[in-house]
Amino acid sequence: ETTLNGLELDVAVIGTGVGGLYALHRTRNEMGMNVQAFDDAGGVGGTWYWNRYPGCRVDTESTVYTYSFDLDMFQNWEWSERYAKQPEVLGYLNAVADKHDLKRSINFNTRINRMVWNEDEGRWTLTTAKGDVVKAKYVIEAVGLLSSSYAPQFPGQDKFKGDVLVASRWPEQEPDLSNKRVAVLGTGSTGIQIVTALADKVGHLHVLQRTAQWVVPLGVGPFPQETREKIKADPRGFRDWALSTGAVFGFDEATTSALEVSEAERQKVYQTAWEKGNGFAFMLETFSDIPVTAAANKTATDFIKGKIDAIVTDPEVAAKLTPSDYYARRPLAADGYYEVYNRDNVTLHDVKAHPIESFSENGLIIDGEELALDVVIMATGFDAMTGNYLKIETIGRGGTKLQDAWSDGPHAYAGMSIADFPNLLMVFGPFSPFTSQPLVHEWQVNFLTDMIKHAEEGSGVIETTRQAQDSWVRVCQEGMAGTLFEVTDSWINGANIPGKPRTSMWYMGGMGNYVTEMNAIRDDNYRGFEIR
Ligand code: NA7
Repeated sequence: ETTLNGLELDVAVIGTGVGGLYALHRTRNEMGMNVQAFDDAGGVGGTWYWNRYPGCRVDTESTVYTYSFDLDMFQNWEWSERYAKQPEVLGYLNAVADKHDLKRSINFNTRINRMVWNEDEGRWTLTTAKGDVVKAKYVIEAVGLLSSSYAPQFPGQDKFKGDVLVASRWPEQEPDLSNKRVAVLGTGSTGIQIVTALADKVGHLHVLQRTAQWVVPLGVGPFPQETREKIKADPRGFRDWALSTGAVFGFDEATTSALEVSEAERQKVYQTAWEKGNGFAFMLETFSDIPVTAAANKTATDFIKGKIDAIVTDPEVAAKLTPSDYYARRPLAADGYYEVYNRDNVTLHDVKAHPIESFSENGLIIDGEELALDVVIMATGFDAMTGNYLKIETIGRGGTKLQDAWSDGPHAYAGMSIADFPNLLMVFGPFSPFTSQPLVHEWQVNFLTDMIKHAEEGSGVIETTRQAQDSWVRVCQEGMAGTLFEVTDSWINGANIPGKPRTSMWYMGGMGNYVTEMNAIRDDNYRGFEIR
């Protein structure tokens, strides 16, 4: 094992998911800096390392789940499916790491617990969980938007004789669930993937739903040959086009209001989108105003409600599955989701009307009655966006603690840096654009590392002005105000975590505008970043 203690680095990269791997490649291989990366996990992949639960796959097209920096891999990587399964995504990220010889610069099973900025030295001091101390001039935090796992604890949990499995910390050794009585708690993206994957593989499946959500089909199938050829012919053009769209999902967002077409036309558009599948496409490629106005939103939910009523044979179950909220959470997609509830071995429980009280030895006590179970799966989500940053005790200029600076919610500039925390750079930090991830991570890493290059020509200190940060946050808050995302409880606004401040955390102007704005900032001598 390498000894870390005393290591002096140009750059420390925290996290080796999509963002961290590329940050390591760019700073070490392309810029020739002295870099080491750290990851709590036993391998690369970030969220794709941890999330191995049954049915786990991307629900964004694999096309935009690929780096573009390695043009050869971008053109020739043969995704087998339109929506790659977790092992294929993890295999891809390992292939990238191996091809670029990244693993020799990564310390796995290494958690960074604490970071302190030393003003005189112009260095960060990082302390690992084992107590090793490392110094670095720059820290790139690539700690993940949705990777700080959240699972509630219920009274009596330790008496339960069965197993409690957390989806986002799934055991490497696949548990045998056949013939078991299995409960899944949570019906977000994770829960619906597990439910559809397990329904015909377990003895009995109990779905414990607190809030019903709108679900459309995903449209699983082979990777489209047409897209493959498009990327092969012009990889840079494809990438630049994807980055010019609002949300970088590999399609152009609609510009037509749902309210300006006839009822027949609307039904046709929704039916086509339903048959094609993909939640993001259903929400954003059909009409322009579904997440913005209640009336437009209702046209989409009326359509999905019609599908629920047509698919689910028991009207009581159909009613339980029908949300009362807007269609304004992160849109969900899974094939055959509503069909699952017609199976004899699947039972839907409404744990809002009948709350879970505690565990017993044999299962869960729900509204005074015991539900006998062998396994409980927690698909209860993540402390999104800010969770992993706040797990590291981070002390910036003049003793400023990140935990205090963000006590009322995050503050950051351009999704990448924080006033009073010099040379601490984030990949997809708070107030990043509201988009799919990989190509945007890559774009931000390019921006950040270009800025490091620029700083290295001077004294090597990058700092965000409070004024730039405040005005960025204001623009983001204004962009979120009035959208239905703001008023609908979910991880998008922090409402999913008990006690978390409910705030805006996104740049809502779309990636195309973000790129334009950030390029202007760079050309204006990195406006808002003081490079001393
Ligand atoms: P989500 O989307 O936050 O969903 C979590 C689910 O767990 C949701 O149905 C919650 O119900 C439920 N939940 C959470 N805590 C509880 C408690 N205490 N009791 C009952 N039910 C609970 O997380 P996912 O992992 O599915 O997806 C997160 C993102 O990761 C996803 O959007 C992708 O982008 C990747 P609630 O709705 O809060 O009532």
